[in-house]
Formats: sequence, structure tokens, C-alpha cells
Amino acid sequence: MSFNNLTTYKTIVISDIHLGSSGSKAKEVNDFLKSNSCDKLILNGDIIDGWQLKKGGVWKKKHTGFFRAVLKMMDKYDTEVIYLRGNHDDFLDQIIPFKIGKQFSIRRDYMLNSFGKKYLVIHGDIFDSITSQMKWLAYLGDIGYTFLLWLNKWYNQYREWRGKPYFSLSQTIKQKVKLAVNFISDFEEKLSELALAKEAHGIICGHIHKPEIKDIGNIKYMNSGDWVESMSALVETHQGEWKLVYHEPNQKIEFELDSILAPKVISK
Ligand SMILES: [Mn+2]
Repeated sequence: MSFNNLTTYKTIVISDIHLGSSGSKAKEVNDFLKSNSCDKLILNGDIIDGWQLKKGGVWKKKHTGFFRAVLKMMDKYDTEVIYLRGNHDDFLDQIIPFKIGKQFSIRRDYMLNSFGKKYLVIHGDIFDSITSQMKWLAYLGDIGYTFLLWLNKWYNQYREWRGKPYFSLSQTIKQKVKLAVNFISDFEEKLSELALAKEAHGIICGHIHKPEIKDIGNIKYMNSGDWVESMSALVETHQGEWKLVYHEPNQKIEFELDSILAPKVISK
């Protein structure tokens, strides 16, 4: 049903899907992949949530469905797939670098060359251990974030019942806590410095679940966001233009699943 509006890109970057955790929007990301094609697909870390799986997270059919959708893209459009490890899928460290033919590789980082520009692609957790602020977010990221999402879901079901619009609790908390704001700007600056040190024109990362495209000094800072809340992807058109796209859930499916799923993100 989504094949008639297939969109093609040169590059698609997605990150932070957290497959294996209850907050993962696996069905939505699968729908997104099925309605897009690209020459290069970069899975920029935290695709599989190994931490949650270790703690009793459940691997579902739709989680396997994600890899099926990726394989289909490789098959159908000859898409090259680059899977970069994140902190939640750091179990991959043991097999890195890994390569199957020319079409699939697992790596720590990647230098993307496109239209004469160099972009350093990396998940972004590399500075986590340096400051205590980052430790705080790493902690929030694992236990606190799961709790916030759980709370967010029930709070919004209550709001929906009361006829009130969707309210993103975790986004609001993240945006209001000053520590988090400091953390985000620290993160963005540190990663831009890293790109500069590697003589790249831009940085492409994920990790903090905050989709963004902006200039920091001479560096183009681009964050693909996540598939827990934002449902965002970073795409490069065949003309070399970078943009963020947000997945619009299918209204009909939405309605059918309404009773078991939390209301969808309408914010941003
Ligand atoms: Mn991460």
C-alpha cells in the first residue's frame, strides 16, 4: 500500500531504534524503510538494544522484520548498508570490523564522501565517560528514559481520555532540565570538534535522541534523532541536500491499533 509513493534518496541515516526494548517504534521504522529507497543506508548505532535484552527485553517479530526490510532494500535497490555500533549495541565491538561483500559492513565509524564533502559518521557516545553530566544522561538513557516513556504513555492515555492533546513528557523534561540543555550543547560542540580534528566538513551522529541540522562554526552538525519518540531520519537527496524527515504514521493502521498503543507523537 505504501509502494506507490516510494521516495528515493542518495543516503538515509537512521539511529537509536532500540530494537528489543518496549519503547522501540519498530513497526513505524519498518514502514518508513518500505516506503523509501536509497543508494546508501547508514544504521548509526543503538539499532539493537543489547542492554534491554540482557535485562529481559523481548525480541519480537517486528524487530526481526526490521532486518528483513533492510535485506529487501539491499536486494531490490542494491543499497549499501553500513551499520555503526552504538553504546547499546556495543556487543558488536567483538566482531568489528565486519564485512560481507561490498554491500554490508559493521564498523565503529565511517567517513562519508559526498558531493566533494567529507562527513564523519559516528554514533556519538565516545565522550560519555568524560564528564559526570554525560554519566547522568547515560543513566537516564537506560533506566530513567524507559521509565519516562512508560509514564508518558500512561499520562497521554489519560489525557486522550480527557480529550486533551498529546503531551511529550520526556521531551519536555529533557528540554526543561538545565543539565540536559548543557549536556546537549556540550555534546554537539564536542562532536563538531571531533569532525574538525578529522578534517571533515560535517558530523553525522545520533545518541542523544534529538534530531538536528545546524552549523557549528564551519562544521555541519547533523543528528538523525531516534525511533523511540521522534521517528526521524536524516536523508541526503540526489542533489546533495541534507534534511530531516519525520515519519507520518499511517492513519488507518493507527486507528486499528489505537486501543493498544499510546497516542503518537504530534509534537515538533
Ligand atoms: Mn546511544
